[in-house]
Amino acid sequence: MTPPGTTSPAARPDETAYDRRRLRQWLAGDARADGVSRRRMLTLLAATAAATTLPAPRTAHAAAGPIVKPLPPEWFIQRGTNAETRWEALRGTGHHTPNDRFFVRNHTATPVLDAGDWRLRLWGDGLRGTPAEDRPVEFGYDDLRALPSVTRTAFVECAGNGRSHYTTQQGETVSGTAWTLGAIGVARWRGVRLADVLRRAGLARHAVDVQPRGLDAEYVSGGESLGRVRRPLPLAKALDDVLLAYEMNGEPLPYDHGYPVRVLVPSWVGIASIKWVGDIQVSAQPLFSPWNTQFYRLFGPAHPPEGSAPLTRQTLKSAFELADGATFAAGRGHVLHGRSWSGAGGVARVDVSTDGGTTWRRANLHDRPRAGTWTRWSVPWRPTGRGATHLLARATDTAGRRQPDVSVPNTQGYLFDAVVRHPVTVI
Ligand SMILES: Nc1nc2c(c(=O)[nH]1)N[C@H]1C(S)=C(S)[C@@H](COP(=O)(O)O)O[C@H]1N2
Ligand SMILES: [Mo]
Repeated sequence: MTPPGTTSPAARPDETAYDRRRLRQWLAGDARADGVSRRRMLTLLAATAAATTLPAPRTAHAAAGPIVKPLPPEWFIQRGTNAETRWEALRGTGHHTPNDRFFVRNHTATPVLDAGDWRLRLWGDGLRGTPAEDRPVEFGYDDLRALPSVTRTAFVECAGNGRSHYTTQQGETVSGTAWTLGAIGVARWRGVRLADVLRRAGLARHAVDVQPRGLDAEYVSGGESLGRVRRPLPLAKALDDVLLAYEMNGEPLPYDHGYPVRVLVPSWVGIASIKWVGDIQVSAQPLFSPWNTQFYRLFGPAHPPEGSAPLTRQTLKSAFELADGATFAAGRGHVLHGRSWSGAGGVARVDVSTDGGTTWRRANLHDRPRAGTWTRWSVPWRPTGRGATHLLARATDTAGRRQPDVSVPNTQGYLFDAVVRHPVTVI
């Protein structure tokens, strides 16, 4: 997998090329391995358990407002059906984002579901016996809770996080929610491995893609229903580190974050982590949905006419735990805090400038660099001259990526990775 933001346009396959490549992989019998080494694939495929068919389903489905939890203005900026976390609200919160401050990205509205009625249905020609959509292999909430559980810390970050900076820093026009940097949160997720559930459902040798789908309402765009939110995942990623999560920071998943069960795809763009998952199609052929064709690819002059390959890993970013326009007393000692993260590895180095980018010094790191989550950092600062200035932070990750000064634009404003100029005033 080539890290986004560092790929030359020529190296980026367009949609047709991607589709052709997936079909070639499929015909060659290794379509499952997209982005994962063959050796890793063989390890992942080593164990295959017997199919378990469970009793019949019922699904509760009650609509609520776009977001159920309270959105106090000191913690959130409301953006349509979504809520962005304010970075100043993360000051002092520790490594994990508290559930009540975690950003929410809803295509429509949070459905209030009942775990007792909920069923996960697995179906498709990538399962042995080829269960149809109306005769799927099923798991109830208690069935999942009875399986071995795993816990891991991981961020969920919207592909469009930082989007507004394409406009405010680079003068580009982009479509989509005008997030600043608060469309990210880190939680401790507990659940079962998707791999365990797929194997119990009778994963067939020729399966290549899985497609989880949410139980929230159909998404209407430009007067046309695109159906319920769903996005294909290559089997290799599905078998690697993907969870079906039922707990977030030690509590049952909150309604807004996918109760009773969501998919959690570490390091990938947030859209992969389908909330309120109701069914998973397991396919012997590559799958497509609007969320890996018209959305969540890169379009624009720097990209192929059909768009880039579907987005996978997140890019690299940094943010200060400060409000825009925060004020600092001149001649006094302050400590600036922030966090940096990457979809390609841990963040191992952060440089900070307090003079608008003229001079830089290394920040002190407060977390061990770890893939899939952020590294907290700080720098002492004693400002002298009064007036407006910018604070800048530049991260370098363990994969050797470093935040650039300018992000290559794309029409939908995904994967902003440039150093953000944070305005402050010294008084
Ligand atoms: N079913 C469903 N899953 C979804 C979405 C959605 O609207 N419906 N939004 C996706 C997007 S775009 C993001 S960024 C994350 C946001 O997760 P959060 O709301 O828990 O922060 O959920 C993803 N999963
Ligand atoms: Mo997103």
